[in-house]
Amino acid sequence: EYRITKPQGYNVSFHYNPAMEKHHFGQTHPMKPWRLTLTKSLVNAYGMNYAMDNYHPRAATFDELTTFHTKDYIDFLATVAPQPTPLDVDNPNPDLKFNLGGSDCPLFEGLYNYCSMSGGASLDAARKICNKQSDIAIAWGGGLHHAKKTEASGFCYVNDIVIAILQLLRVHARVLYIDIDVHHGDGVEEAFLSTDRVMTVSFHKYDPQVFFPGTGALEDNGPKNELNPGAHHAINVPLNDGITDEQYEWLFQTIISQVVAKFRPEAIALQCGADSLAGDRLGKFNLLVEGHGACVEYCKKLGIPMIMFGGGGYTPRNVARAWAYETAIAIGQHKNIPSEIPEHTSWRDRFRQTTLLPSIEEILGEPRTNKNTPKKLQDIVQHVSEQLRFVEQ
Ligand code: TV7
Ligand code: CA
Ligand code: ZN
Repeated sequence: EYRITKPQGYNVSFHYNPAMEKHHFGQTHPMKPWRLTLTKSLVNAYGMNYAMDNYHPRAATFDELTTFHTKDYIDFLATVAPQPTPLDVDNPNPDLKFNLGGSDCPLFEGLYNYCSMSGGASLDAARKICNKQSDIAIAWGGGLHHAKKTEASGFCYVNDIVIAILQLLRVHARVLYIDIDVHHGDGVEEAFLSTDRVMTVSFHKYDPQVFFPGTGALEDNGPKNELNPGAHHAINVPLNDGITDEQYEWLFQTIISQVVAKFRPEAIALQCGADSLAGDRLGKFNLLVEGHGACVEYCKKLGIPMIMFGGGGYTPRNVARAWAYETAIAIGQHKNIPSEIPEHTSWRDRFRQTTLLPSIEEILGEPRTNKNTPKKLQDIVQHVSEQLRFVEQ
């Protein structure tokens, strides 16, 4: 049996509510809460639980949820009756409010509990960062970056990230938000548009007429009015299909190093959406678990207190691999654990794959065509550098 011992003087906490997995968005819906259980079982199979502080956080209260969301919206979320998902996926129920009840954001049994548990875990993580009990706090059940102040969007009902960042801002002067989900982190960007205490950076596939949510162009850098303190504090990195580890890591490190030098964050909120991996059911990139994890490792090495959130990820076995590997990065053990998945999990029988770090052929068969030219990536870096010149030291 594997057992990893606690590192000295460095605390990683894991905030996980096992009741989240019992919730179902519907038979064919891509969001599968059981991927969280799969992640936890892989983390435990490697004995990583012994190297962290493990918390079963309580659900967030109404008052905690309304630090960001409106009372009207949360009231409705708490009282609305579950309804079966409409048969016609592109024809949401017109009677319902707040963008609820369509196929993306269905009303399922226990919805309010699911949302308040996700929010509760992320808020618990933020509190452990604020009181310095944790250097890194992990909340894989969070990362629901599309939820708006008074509206559900893109599988997200409660924006646990915004709620957690508001908590971080009680103690920390500046918080850097980084989002490596394949979708644009629009809800978090929008929530902090008018402050210079939060800088948001999202890497995402951008194809406005085709790919959700359609926002996040390179030129979108926050309010255009220079008198607004939030001007220049939104960074967007729009990408095309098939981006590789090498390109993504180069962009990530080049951009984040400049952002950190300029913005000097006191805390980092990192959304680790795993739909940017190769072989994702919704995503279009070619990232391997190693490339995705390299972004997490880069952030850890900055030595700034950090929350790691989950997010998207629609091929559950690869989501669990990425988040287990990134848990290993947080505890500094990723180079020590074997890629061969430990014997005693049901993993082998379920997936007939045995490695934590599969090759692209194992994940995909045929990799996607890479439509990101070196020139395009250079232009992105150029634009971001120019934007950062407007940010005051
Ligand atoms: C953070 N893409 C969330 C990402 C949210 C993406 C969308 C679906 C989808 C929904 C389903 C379903 C689906 C195969 C995929 C304009 C539409 C087109 C619904 C079919 N299959 C995150 C949200 C995105 C629901 N939405 O960033 C039930 O794909 O593109 C859209 C909107 C209208 C609704 N239709 C899609 O990763 C957690 N939805 C099957 C069943
Ligand atoms: Ca993103
Ligand atoms: Zn996503």
